[in-house]
Amino acid sequence: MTQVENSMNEVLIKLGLVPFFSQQLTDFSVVEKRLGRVVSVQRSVVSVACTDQKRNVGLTVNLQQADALQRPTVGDWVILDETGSRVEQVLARKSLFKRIGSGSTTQFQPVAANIDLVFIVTSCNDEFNASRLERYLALCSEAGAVPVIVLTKIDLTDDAGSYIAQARSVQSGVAVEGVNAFDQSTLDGLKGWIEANATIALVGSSGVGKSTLLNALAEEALAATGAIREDDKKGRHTTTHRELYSLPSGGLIIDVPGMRELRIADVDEALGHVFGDIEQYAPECQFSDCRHMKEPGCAVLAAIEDGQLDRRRLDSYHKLMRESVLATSSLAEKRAKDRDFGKMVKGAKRFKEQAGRSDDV
Ligand SMILES: Nc1nc2c(ncn2[C@@H]2O[C@H](COP(=O)(O)OP(=O)(O)OP(=O)(O)O)[C@@H](O)[C@H]2O)c(=O)[nH]1
Ligand SMILES: [Mg+2]
Ligand SMILES: [Zn+2]
Repeated sequence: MTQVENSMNEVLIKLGLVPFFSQQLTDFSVVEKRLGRVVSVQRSVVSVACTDQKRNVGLTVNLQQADALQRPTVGDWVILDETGSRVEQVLARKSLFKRIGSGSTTQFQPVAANIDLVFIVTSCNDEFNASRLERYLALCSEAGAVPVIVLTKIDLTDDAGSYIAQARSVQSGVAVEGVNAFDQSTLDGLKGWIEANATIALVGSSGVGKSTLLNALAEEALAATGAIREDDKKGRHTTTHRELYSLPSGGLIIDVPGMRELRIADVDEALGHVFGDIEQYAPECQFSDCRHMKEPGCAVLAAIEDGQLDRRRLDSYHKLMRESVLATSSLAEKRAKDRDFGKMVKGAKRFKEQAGRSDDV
């Protein structure tokens, strides 16, 4: 047996350990007590599931000072320091679902690491919105995870079929599963997606039923749920932190609080996947750099004229592209500013050190 195979401890395998991670180990003695998976992060406390127990630990100074994307997040595989009280290293990730912080923070924030699938949860009521689904699908494609659109509350409508058809039209080839979380017989299709030891993130607006779905899949009340507002069907942000749960039947689920605002950046390529139906016409456009706005000989506009493409799709494509490009450049600007600021601080430090030395002479 190789060292990598040897390090594939059974408890850790159930937590989703695959050779992609164990191959990164240089010291295999860490497997016993110092290798683990991040279950939750609350302020400065990181909860890590190891072979023997769950440990609440802090971060080494290096990690405390690291960029938000480099710090451990839910789903990460980490190595603790020798005292077992701090995360020392975050192993390279297989996938990462990230978003831009809400409010004025133009910075990427990690949402869930090392996920295989994302269940994009939406419900059969006023919350349903095709353009929002397109946003989630772009982030999911960028994350490197397979999306499944889950339509909850099929029991509350007479027309689940039309919701399902609309959801199917947002990206060809993406699976759509309709469920009533309170009826196990409707969950079989969705369960078919959950492979043993695979990790799934549940994302979607507040109140769509993510935690209810987690409880239904686990057949156990693992997470708190809360009623939505009757007037506008909005949720009340019942789940307040991200957490990784193990399903008794195998598989791991990360429950994520409802997202208020879903800004995107750096997803130009991912949008090409989500809007494959639009991009398939692009090679036929008269101009190779056609933006499908008003250009003559545009095959995309012609497809809309012919009724083969939905106008809403093209509008959404333009809107998301614009947003992604703008946000990407403002992120780049911010990074450059941070770099300049970093240089200035370093320069000032050096100046001080030199001044200190000359004082010594
Ligand atoms: N009838 C019906 N109600 C559902 C279904 N799924 C969820 N609900 C209800 O929807 C409400 C919101 O469910 P939650 O699971 O708390 O929603 P959430 O997505 O986790 O919300 P946040 O934690 O705020 O992001 C609860 O009252 C659930 O009982 C369903 O399939 N059918
Ligand atoms: Mg919840
Ligand atoms: Zn065109």
